[in-house]
Amino acid sequence: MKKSTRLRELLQGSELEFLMEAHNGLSARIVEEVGFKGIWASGLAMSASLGVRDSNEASWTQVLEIVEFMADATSIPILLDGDTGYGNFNNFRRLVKKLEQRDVAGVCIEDKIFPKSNSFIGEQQPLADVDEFCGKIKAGKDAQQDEDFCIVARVEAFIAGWGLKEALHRANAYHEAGADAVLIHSKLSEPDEIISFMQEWDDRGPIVIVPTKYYNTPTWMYQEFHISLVIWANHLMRASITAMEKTAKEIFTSQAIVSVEQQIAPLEDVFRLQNVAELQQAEKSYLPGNY
Ligand code: SPV
Ligand code: MG
Repeated sequence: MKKSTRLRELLQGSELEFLMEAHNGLSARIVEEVGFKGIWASGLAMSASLGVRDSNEASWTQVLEIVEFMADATSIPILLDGDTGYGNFNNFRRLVKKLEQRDVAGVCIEDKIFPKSNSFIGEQQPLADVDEFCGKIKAGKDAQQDEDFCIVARVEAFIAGWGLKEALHRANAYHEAGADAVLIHSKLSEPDEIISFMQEWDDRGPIVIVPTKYYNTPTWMYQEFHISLVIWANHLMRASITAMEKTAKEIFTSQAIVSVEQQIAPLEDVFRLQNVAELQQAEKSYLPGNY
């Protein structure tokens, strides 16, 4: 089955489903290996791993290159965090075309202004005009060649402090414009905004959430409120920071590597994740002297 069809099924099925963040080929492979059905190519995680801010400092073609490595390294669908679509409707429809060429299953765009800021930085971030954003969604839907490619529209009304009425108005408009799902984001430490939204939404279309800030909410509640998809948005990137800082400090302080050897992945794991075995097999077929 196509990756886009599988992402569509995750969004449209009756079960609660999950995407796990990845930010490069290696983390994407780990996500697949542990059993996740899909990947969130997080803008925050990809930019952090490049050492830049989540403010469109990495260009869209640089993002495309990362996501291409991720798609090559895995067989599960990827939903790209496409920020605001990197410009207007025209930039976005070109992005859709390029993502399809790279076998990326879908893209999520948010109703903010380019260059965007991360949702957890600052207050009252400016939002895109609703009609302009709807035009962007329509242009993306019209541009896709694969009928199952998914466009997720992200509502930032709660993030910007505009409240439930505006969140519902925007979600409805984006749904009507053809979005395959709506991502409703909140930065509260409790899921109150999400719950109030779901009570009014009335299952009009699939809903995606990112519970980074309301992390202590039990997962069964999301099923109860008819959420379709939960994105664990940045946890591999953050886990890697903790592991890298610890290891670097230990080696720096001890001027030796002996104490970290048992705490880090053996080289065999690296080779497995790179699929070195496949190359060794191919060499037997194609390299003179190895037939
Ligand atoms: C990301 O992972 O880049 C996201 C989610 O967009 S958030 O960081 O919560 O905005
Ligand atoms: Mg993002």
